[in-house]
Amino acid sequence: MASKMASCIFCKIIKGDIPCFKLFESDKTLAFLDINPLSRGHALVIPKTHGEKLTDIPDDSLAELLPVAKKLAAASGAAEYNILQNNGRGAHQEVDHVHFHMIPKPNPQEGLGISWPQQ
Ligand code: D5M
Repeated sequence: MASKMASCIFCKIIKGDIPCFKLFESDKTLAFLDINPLSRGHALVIPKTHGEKLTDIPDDSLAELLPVAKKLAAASGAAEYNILQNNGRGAHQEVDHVHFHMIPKPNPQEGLGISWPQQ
């Protein structure tokens, strides 16, 4: 586990060794913008505990992830969005540290209301 954590890109972000555009942080959770966004404001919400799959993460660390994703969705100003988690290669998981995507579905006429950086 220690060697997997050492090479884990999201653990490096948590440690501050790799930069991110941080959106939220608590003792258990970090949220930041996805480097390869599917829409403006596409965010990732991750537990600070390293684990590859949902079953590797204690429930108390999982518990905050969805409420944070919901708050980020509200902050994005998008009325519609996807919150999803890819669990395993066959489910298109590429980064082996549990994460939820929050992907706003912008209304092309209104755009997103606020302050997400251009990506
Ligand atoms: O999605 C993994 C997601 O992680 C993918 O949308 C790109 C994103 N990613 C990868 N590296 C970074 C960094 N350094 N910053 C921000 N976002 C990143 P998956 O569900 O595993 O397919």
